[in-house]
Amino acid sequence: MRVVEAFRAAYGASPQTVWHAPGRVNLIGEHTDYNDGFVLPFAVPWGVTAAVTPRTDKTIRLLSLQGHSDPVTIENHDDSTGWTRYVVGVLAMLGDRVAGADIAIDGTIPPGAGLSSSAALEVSVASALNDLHDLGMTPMEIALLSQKAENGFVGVPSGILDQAASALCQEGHALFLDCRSLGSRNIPLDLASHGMSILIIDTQVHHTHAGGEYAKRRAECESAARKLGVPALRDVTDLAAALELLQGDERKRTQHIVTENHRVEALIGLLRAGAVTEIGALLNASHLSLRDEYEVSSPELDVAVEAAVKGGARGARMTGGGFGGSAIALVSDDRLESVQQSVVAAYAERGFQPPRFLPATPAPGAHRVA
Ligand code: GAF
Repeated sequence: MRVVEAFRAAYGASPQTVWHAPGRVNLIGEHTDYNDGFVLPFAVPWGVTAAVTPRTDKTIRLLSLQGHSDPVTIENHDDSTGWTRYVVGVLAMLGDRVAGADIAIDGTIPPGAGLSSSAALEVSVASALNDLHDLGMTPMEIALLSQKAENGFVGVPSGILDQAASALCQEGHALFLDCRSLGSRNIPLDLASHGMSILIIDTQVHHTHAGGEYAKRRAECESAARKLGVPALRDVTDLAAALELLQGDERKRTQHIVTENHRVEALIGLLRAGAVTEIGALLNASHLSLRDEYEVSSPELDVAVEAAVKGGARGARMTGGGFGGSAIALVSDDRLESVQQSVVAAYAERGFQPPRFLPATPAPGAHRVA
């Protein structure tokens, strides 16, 4: 394994443990996680592999196979910068339970595709340290610790979706997660036996204002919930009555969150009934709601979704936080070619840089590999 070889070359001994944690796509349930709602992600076959050996002092040495050839040495947590903060944040959140560590990282998630490479990085390192120090954390506790590192140390106000997907998903399944109770169920997602697959369309575009807009959406949802007198938008039971009490953006955000939670439940119902091909309509409805009510899509995502459906996809939607990143399309095997051609042609017509296509099969969550 190349991460083990790189570890040996850098630190002169074999790592004591090696863990892999995957990235994710979210099948449906977007921006619902921080509204105490429902999500339905599955893990992708790409992720981060972390080779780790604990140290007795507080020093952290970090090597990335995608970065410089020499390890970075971090003596104080606050001296970390860039991608190393996701790793140092995990150690910082573990506090006195761990000392320092020698770490080598190998990532296979296409950069900038919006497939949660940061969560995979956090979860791979947290899982390895949990193993090495016998901390006894459950996968959900690992996800929560990783989210805490991202929120409290890196300073990104994300929900639990990405870390939970990376820590808890199972091969061949999507993960239904109730983001309030943190109860979860693995839902079989066998698209291949229906002659279908999920195609990831990576727009290769990421708009820089995404972070600010994400925080703004969270604030709008919290404000709307306060006006409605409920703990979170998940608790709205009468949408029509709620919309009467709200105006402008808060009204639109509420409309999205409430209907999106219903779409998650409806999609699970269809999967249970074996009606896989029928889920396309819910994907399309989710995209329209994210585009028009939640306003987190982008021209590249909209064109990808429209062109995929025009090319024969059963349904398509943006996935993840939005403002760039990837869309997903539900495509029958005999339409894979025409869907891709349709998206490529639509991108060329608008002068967008060509998208990248990736096949997504539900992969396992975090696991030890050596
Ligand atoms: C990003 C966040 F990190 C998640 O927590 C989630 O809110 C998602 O956007 C939108 O569903 O990936």
